Amino acid sequence: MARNLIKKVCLLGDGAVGKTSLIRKYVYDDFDDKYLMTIGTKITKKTMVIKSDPDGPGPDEEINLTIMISDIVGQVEFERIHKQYYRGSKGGLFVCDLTKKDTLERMEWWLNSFKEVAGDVPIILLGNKVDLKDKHEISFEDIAKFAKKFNCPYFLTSAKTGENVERVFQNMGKRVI
Ligand code: G3D
Ligand code: MG
Repeated sequence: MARNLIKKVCLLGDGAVGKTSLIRKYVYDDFDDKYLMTIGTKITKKTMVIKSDPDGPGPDEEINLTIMISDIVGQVEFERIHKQYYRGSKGGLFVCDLTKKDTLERMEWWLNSFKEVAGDVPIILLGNKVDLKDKHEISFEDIAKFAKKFNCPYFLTSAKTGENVERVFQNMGKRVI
């Protein structure tokens, strides 16, 4: 039995942390050029197949999940625009840049502004640019602590090498359905 679902997921975080690069890395094979461009927003589609847990109690099931990945563009001053596009989100990926300490400090602001609109939906914290090992200003413990505080999983990612990128979206996919 196969079901089709469509869910919207937002990527959030300061400028230059790697949001657009992560999306590009993830959807590269299936890039949909006919994205929707509005002020402050770009949406990219990707379909993934999620199988039911083979050891779980439910029936065998395959879900074709299309995620509409919403990329924020522009500056945080346009908070009203941001809030419009958080609407209807079933998940949030919060990205900080491990080489810039302030991008984690600002994360709480992003989280709160997203939660105000989207409510209590699954979120994941991403410490991106894990490949730039010599330049890290944020320790893995800092990330773990933050994730614990907000009770969400975290992944250390690299849009450059692709490390953990697929896993982040798979994890989110499983949790939004
Ligand atoms: P944004 O969409 O969050 O604003 P971008 O960020 O995806 O535009 O990325 C900002 C810059 O960081 C880009 O460099 C991009 O190549 C780089 N970048 C993104 N992710 C990674 C990563 O995981 N590792 C490394 N080494 N670099 C990354 P430029 O030079 O084009 O500005
Ligand atoms: Mg961008």
